Amino acid sequence: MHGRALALATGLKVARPDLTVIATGGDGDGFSIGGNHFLHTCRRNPDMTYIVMDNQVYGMTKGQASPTTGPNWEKGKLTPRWHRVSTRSSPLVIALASGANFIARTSSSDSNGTARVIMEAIRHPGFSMVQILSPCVTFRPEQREWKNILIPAPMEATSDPAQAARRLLTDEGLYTGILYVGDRPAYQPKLESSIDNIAELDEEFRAMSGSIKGPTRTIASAEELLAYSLALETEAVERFNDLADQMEMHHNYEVADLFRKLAKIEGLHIENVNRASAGKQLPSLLAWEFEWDGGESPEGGAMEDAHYLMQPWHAIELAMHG
Ligand SMILES: Cc1ncc(C[n+]2csc(CCOP(=O)(O)OP(=O)(O)O)c2C)c(N)n1
Ligand SMILES: [Mg+2]
Repeated sequence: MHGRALALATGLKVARPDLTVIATGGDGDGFSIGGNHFLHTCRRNPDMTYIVMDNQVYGMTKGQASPTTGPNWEKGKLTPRWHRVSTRSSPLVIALASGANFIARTSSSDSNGTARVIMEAIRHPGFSMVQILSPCVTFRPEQREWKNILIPAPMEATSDPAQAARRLLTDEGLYTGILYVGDRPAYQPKLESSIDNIAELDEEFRAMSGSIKGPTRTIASAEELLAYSLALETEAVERFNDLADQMEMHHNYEVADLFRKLAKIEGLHIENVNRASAGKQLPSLLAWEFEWDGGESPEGGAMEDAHYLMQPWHAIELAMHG
């Protein structure tokens, strides 16, 4: 939906920091319909890239003036005469003023240069803004001239916002290249903090308790119950260690450590069961006797829910399901 790409992209990046997030759009879409989100995404500085294909017109809806349409444009057949304003807004100045840390302008007539700038933008930590001047040959045929009048930025990217502001305010929107690069830290809330609210999660899983599985046999004695518990916890330790091994193999050490910790906790449960079994003779439970509705014990952990890019949050969710 027009104007909402940045809000969606920010949510995606916050929830899945492992992803490379790129949002794209048009000038009417990004600077008018989504102007509000544009300001605040520059301010928040999430680590993602925003590419706006700017043709200075609402093209798809057949030629209304957009925020970047220049003054005195005569051909806007759907734009009432009184609507013509004497200045255009400068999205890159707005980006700078709002805190964007990587600001570039390129032209669709220079595809190699544009590709290079997009690559730099993606590599930049934090929000990167790439405006691509993209002629609309249908409603703004005069833009064919752009390729003759664009000026490659005559100097290196600056990290001085005052110099960048002067440059952006005086270049008539015609300098191309990487124009400003700052080093404000990217916005990335710690996902672990959401694990603090275990009570809420617990409630959620209690609500699911109707679907909790049980052993397929009737358990007849305390000894048999303890034998079942022992098998259950032993399997859980093995499963979490397997998951930790897998994560290590994929260099996801944060989640590997978490699975290792969960294995340790399950180990404490084994100690509990052993304490409760002191002085009792537990029946030996053969592997094929350890049976559950649906095949797997509830603490087996859903191996198929694991993913090598999973976040600690996903790992906790997987464990809570068990
Ligand atoms: C929220 C929302 N409002 C209005 C529209 C209708 N709409 C579809 S295309 C368009 C023009 C967008 O212009 P721009 O972003 O400059 O892209 P261009 O067509 O010029 O490439 C509009 C207003 C929409 N899709 N979504
Ligand atoms: Mg447009």
